[in-house]
Amino acid sequence: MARHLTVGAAQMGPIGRDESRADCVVRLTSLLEDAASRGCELVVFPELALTTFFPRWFTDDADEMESWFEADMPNTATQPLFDRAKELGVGFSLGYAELVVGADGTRHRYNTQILVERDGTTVGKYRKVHIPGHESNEPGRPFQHAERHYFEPGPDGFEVWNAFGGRVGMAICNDRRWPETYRVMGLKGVELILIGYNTPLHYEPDPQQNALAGFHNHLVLAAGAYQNGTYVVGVAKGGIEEGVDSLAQTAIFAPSGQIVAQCITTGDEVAVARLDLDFCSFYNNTLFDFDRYRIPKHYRLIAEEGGGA
Ligand code: CDV
Repeated sequence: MARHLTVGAAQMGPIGRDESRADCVVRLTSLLEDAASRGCELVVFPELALTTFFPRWFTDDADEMESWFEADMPNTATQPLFDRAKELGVGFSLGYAELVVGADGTRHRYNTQILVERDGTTVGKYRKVHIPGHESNEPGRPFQHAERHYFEPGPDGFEVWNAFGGRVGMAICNDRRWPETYRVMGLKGVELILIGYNTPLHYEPDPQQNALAGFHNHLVLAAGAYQNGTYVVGVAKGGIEEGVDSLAQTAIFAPSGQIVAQCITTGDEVAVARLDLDFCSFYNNTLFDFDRYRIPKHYRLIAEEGGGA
C-alpha cells in the first residue's frame, strides 16, 4: 500500500518582542487551519515559534532569561493549539525554548522541537545539538546572537521515530549545516526530517557569507535530502524582526534533492506538498544502498551465515 502524507511547511513572519505566547498561538492556529483546509496531515512550524528570537538580547538575569522558556508542553498558552490540531486530526511539530528542572533541582535550558501525532499524543522531542553564536555579551555587534548563553546542547543526539506512517526525525536551524545531522538519521532509516530555523541575513563573524545565506540554506537542505534518500522540510521564521532581517525560503525537498513546494513571501504562509514516503527507497535501494556498497563483503558473509567472528 502506498504511503502518502500531505505536509505543510508553516513559515512565520516576524514575532515582535512584545507579542505574547497567546498572540503567537493565534497565528499558529490560523496557519494550522489553513494547512488542514488544504489536506495537510502534518504541519511543521519554525524554531522558537512562541516568542521573538530572544537570544538577540543579552541578559545575565536568570528570571529574565527563563521568562522566554516553557516548563511544560502543552501549557495554558499552547493548549488551544494542541486542542485544535487534535480536533482537526492534524499532527504538528513546534519549536520552543524548553526549561527542564531535574529531580535534584538542576535547571537545563534547551532549544527544543516537539512532534505531536494526529491523535494528540506526543511522539518525541528533539533538543538542538549544534548551538551557534556566542557565550558572553559582545556589545560591538549590531545585534547579539547569544544562543550559547541561553541554551545548553541537547544530550540525546538525533533520534528517528515511527510516526505518520513513516520514519520521522527532527533537527533545528544550525544543525542543518552539519552533514552528520542527516547522516545519523539516514543510517536509522529516516524518511522525513523536520527542521525549523531563524537565520539572520547578517552573519557578524564573516559578513562575506551574507550574500550566500539563501544559497547555503538550500544547498544543505537539498544535499541532506539527496545523500540520505529522505524528504526534508525546512521552515523559517523570516522577515524583519525587531530590526533584524532573517531568511525566509521555507521549502520541502524530495529525496532527489528537488524542491517540491516552497513559500514565496517572508511572512506567515504555508507551503504544501503530498509526499510519497516510498519514494525514499528509490534512492536508498539503488545508488545509496548502504548495505550493498559500504558494508565490507566480509561482514556481509558473516551476517548471511548468521555466524560470529
Ligand atoms: N538559529 C540558528 O541556529 N541560526 C544560525 C545562525 C547563527 C547562522 C544558523 O545556522 O542559521
